[in-house]
Amino acid sequence: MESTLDTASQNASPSLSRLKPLTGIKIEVAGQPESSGCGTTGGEGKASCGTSDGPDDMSPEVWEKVKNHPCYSEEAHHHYARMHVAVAPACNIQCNYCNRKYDCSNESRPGVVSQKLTPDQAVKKVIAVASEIPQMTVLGIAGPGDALASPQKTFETFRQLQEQAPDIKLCLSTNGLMLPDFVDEICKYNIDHVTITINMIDAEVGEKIYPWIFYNHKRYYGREAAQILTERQMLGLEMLTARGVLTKINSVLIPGVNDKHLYEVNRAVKSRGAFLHNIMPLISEAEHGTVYGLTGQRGPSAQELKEVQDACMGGANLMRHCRQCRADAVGLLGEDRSDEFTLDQIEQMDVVYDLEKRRAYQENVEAERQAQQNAKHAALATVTTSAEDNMKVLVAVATTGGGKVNEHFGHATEFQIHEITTTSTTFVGHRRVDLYCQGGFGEDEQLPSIVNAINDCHAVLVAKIGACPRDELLAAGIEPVDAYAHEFIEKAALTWFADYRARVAKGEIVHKERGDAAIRQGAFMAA
Ligand code: CLF
Ligand code: SF4
Repeated sequence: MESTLDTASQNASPSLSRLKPLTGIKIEVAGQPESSGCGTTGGEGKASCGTSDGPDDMSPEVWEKVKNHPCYSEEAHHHYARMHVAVAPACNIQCNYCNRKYDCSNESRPGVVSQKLTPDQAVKKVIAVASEIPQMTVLGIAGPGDALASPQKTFETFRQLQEQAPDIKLCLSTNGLMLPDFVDEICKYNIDHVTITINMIDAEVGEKIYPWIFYNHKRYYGREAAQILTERQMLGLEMLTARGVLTKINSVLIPGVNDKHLYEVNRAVKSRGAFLHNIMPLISEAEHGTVYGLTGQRGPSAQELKEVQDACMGGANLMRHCRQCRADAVGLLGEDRSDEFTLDQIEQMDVVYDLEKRRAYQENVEAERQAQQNAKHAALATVTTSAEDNMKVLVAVATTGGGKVNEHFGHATEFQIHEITTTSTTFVGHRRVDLYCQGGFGEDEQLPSIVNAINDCHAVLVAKIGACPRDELLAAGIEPVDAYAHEFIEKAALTWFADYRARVAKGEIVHKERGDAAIRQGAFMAA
């Protein structure tokens, strides 16, 4: 199996009141009601990063659907897992960023699926995973082709799961070509979450992305193909909205092709009721054998991606925590436990689907989640901030979870990126990196690529860091900070930024704008 390829203080206040709650828990910060923790600014319109809104921001029905879906709620993804079953190998369109040898790029990094499954095998696997990982709340079908190009296999899997594992949320990902034909079926099996990959709403743009589609027993090419596709996608989206199904739109950002166009896509899908918009970077390497890979079409830089995402704020909610996972991924977003659940291993397992046990476990997860939120809010209430001005920086954070700065630099395989002002912190994404610590030793050859991945950041907050990477980061103008180990991320970031500004004010350091950063492509180096 080829894995992970390529991809002057006053008391708190106006400040922290802009930090929106993630779970709806309100915190009191220095006399300011309604202020709460955790990384999203209200900003213009809605928050980013999956939805970070809580139960006060949506109807109870919608909250019920998103509260433990790791893709639809940024905060939930720290606590709940998803899995995909690769039952849908066929596809009915060609995307220039896809090579059929690889997973569907709509929903996964282009790594080869280790095992394609029949519906029966898939159901067996889901039951086994649900027994072993009780916080697995969502089952998605995301290829490796298109879920609706193999409708019998897709819906047979959902049908069985609805009967055998009624507490698991069902999720489907599609290119949308056949979507209008299957909306009834989607509703019949209570599939509450549908992702549609929409890269354009203009066939002139579309013909640069899709060479052909196969529809109604006929192959269409170029602009005509793109026109049919966009009409079908929009119709499918409208039909799902009318039926109350939550929709997420995935868009692949392709510099020079649809980068200027995605704002229009964002507005178009919002006006048709899309719940979430996930703008992902093109992953394009010659080794994938895709049209874009072979013709040298590059993916966006980190800042190019952020600019498009920022421009789309205020439209449909933005998801920023997508990991572009495999079509057979298992586990929390950002981790992959699929190799623990091969068909051979499942045969050896003593599988008992215990609904009550799963419920009890998830109640504990909820209790921990609430306790964590309360602790974070209490910690934020102790932070003092200064009046807001225009200074804004990015910081990278090494974390193993729990909302804290608690990972060693050398053990990080990804960094969270937060945008900090004097009064707010906003989670803006993740950056995958090669592991620096290899078998107990720092691998200095990895450092340049790690620096490149966070080069637009002013600081990197870590639990611990060795002398060598510290020097290299400093030389690159990135401040390594281990003074806030085991603090909540937002508190650490705001406190560091207040200190940074104080040093700038005293003339100890000079504030400079940072450059761009690279989105890591190609195979990752792990220990
Ligand atoms: Fe899977 Fe997709 Fe459902 Fe999530 S993934 S089918 S909505 S359960 Fe999630 Fe993975 Fe990103 Fe997809 S992180 S690639 S958005
Ligand atoms: Fe590949 Fe998915 Fe596009 Fe089909 S829809 S060509 S499987 S990326």
